[in-house]
Amino acid sequence: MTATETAEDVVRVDAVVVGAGFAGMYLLHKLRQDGLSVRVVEAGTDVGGTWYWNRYPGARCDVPSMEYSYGFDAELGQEWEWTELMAAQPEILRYAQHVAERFDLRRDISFSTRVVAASFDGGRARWTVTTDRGDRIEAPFCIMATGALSAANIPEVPGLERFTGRVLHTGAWPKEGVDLGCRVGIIGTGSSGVQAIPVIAEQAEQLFVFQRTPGFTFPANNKPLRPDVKQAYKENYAEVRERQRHSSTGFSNWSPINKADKKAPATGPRPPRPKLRELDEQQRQEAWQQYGFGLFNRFTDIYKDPASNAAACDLYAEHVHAVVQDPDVADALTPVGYPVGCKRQVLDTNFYETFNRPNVTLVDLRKGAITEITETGVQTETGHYELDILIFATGFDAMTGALERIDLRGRDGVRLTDVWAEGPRTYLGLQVAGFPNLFTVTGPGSPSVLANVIVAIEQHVEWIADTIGHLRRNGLRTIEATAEAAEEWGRHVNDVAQGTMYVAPTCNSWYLGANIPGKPRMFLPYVGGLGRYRARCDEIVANGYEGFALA
Ligand code: NA7
Repeated sequence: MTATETAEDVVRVDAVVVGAGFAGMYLLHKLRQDGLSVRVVEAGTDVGGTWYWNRYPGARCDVPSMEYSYGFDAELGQEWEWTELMAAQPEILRYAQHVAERFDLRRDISFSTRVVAASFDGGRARWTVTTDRGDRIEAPFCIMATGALSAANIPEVPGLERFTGRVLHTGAWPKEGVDLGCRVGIIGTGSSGVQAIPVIAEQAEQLFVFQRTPGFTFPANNKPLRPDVKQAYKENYAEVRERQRHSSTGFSNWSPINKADKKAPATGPRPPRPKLRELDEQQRQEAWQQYGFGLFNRFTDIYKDPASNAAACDLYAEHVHAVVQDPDVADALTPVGYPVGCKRQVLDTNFYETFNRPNVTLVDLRKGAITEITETGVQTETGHYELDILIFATGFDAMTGALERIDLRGRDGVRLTDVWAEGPRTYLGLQVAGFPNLFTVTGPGSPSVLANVIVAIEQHVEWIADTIGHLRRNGLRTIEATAEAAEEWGRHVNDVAQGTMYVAPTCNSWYLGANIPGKPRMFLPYVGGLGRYRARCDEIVANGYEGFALA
């Protein structure tokens, strides 16, 4: 089936998809397979989403590449060759491009086009999507594959428009690359900053790192992918994918290399998990010597018990001081005042070592905040830093930003931004009450960002496609989450987060919306686990789409 263009230049299709990242690409393929006509609208010039936009130096996935890829097509899994344990951005982008070619996706994608509005006409049960080029696309189903970390956050700093140098954001890095052999400033030390800083330091004349909150970062230990590991994964492809699908985080948690060992049945009662809390100071030091950063996986009471957490933070601080030569810089880089495990885990390559370089200066914003940007650089309460390039590694308006930046209106013209004024409410992270036939992929309330996101995406896409199929087969026009079901799901999302470090009172993370001034503080993703979430979604279908109104 093909899209229909009418005299008024309205494109009519069965489904319109916003975004051609990993979610949008699979949606296009899946819905097409189901016989729907689809139009995808994408702001970039090509596919890839996150991996299209985040081209900053050092950008890399922190999930093993053999598990960070689509699982829906076994042949695709067999033919693609990853080169590193954790792939760098260019390789993941090439993979996305390969998928686009293999499944002939580009012909149904409008590139370089940004969706500015989408509204639902209740009478006709149709969505109309409007773009910045003035196009209008009409479809019964509208799917927002806009990404959880795609709305770049550039903080409002007075004077930014005066700066005569170049301003960049890590999440919108120029395709043609940037000559960084000059005086560079970077604001932010989250995942993006921590990955970029060591690589930029090797190129820059001088690098000034403006840090507001020091973070916890663990060595990535990235390396070339061993051919025998790759082969073992491919030979056991079906089993690896099946394990991923039903695991709590989207990882198979199983090395095919050690298949025999891992499958050995456990005999006798499980030994109790060791507790860091129960060790005295000397034993903790010995544990650190023995396990290094593995200690954070071994002693899981760290993530539940504040006393164990504090002990782990002390060991971490000692590590920072052992690596960073200048004790004042080490102090400034040491996280204090919030627990490990509250923010997104960061993995690095030579992050702390980079601060021993003579061309790298750490500017501790806790000792003096940024007051303004001048024509020539950054002014803080303690000094002025002359720069040629200023990089914002300041993250994203996570999970809600990309949706709220579109003028989204549901039944009776109600605006999404009004409905979410007190914080987002969704049912399963898939639908918003009052917005029939609108689906969100990796929306707030979904496990998405707390899981291997491609595995999470595939679950959402398949559920959405199956649901649309169900409606079409049964002559139903609309599906809409009930307000009660969304309310109940919101409570559940909040309940399961309690007792985790994610919601510790001292925690300020993008998971809580705390990185965006004025954003309601609410734990956004679902921490109950992907496997449990999948089972719940399936159960809801088995119960006749419990919590949804079908008409
Ligand atoms: P993050 O993790 O949100 O990190 C943003 C960093 O920018 C963080 O260090 C922030 O400090 C800092 N920041 C934000 N606003 C400011 C202002 N106004 N002044 C100074 N510093 C600021 O974003 P990333 O891009 O690194 O990573 C996002 C996710 O992408 C990551 O978690 C992975 O899932 C992939 P703060 O901690 O707020 O004090």
